[in-house]
Amino acid sequence: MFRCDMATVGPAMFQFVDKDGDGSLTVDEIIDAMGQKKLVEFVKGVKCPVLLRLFQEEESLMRKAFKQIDKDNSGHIDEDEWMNFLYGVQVKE
Ligand SMILES: [Ca+2]
Repeated sequence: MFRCDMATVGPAMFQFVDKDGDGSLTVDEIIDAMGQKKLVEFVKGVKCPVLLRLFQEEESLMRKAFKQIDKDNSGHIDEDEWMNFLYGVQVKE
């Protein structure tokens, strides 16, 4: 069975969502990405069910999740926080 390759998929997604390319994600960037067909297709293609679920969440849930991902409360998520979060939810699969 094809396994979700989070080490590759995680950073690729980060870059996709980081629209302005400043190396961090704001909640608006994430919510904006959630509505994009291109991202949904990408997520479906990489076979990481956890990501598909994440990006189909309600906006309000995503805002809550964002606060948990943003460990240092800086208002944006850097790549370390992003990957820690993805590995964390993947373990719970
Ligand atoms: Ca950004």
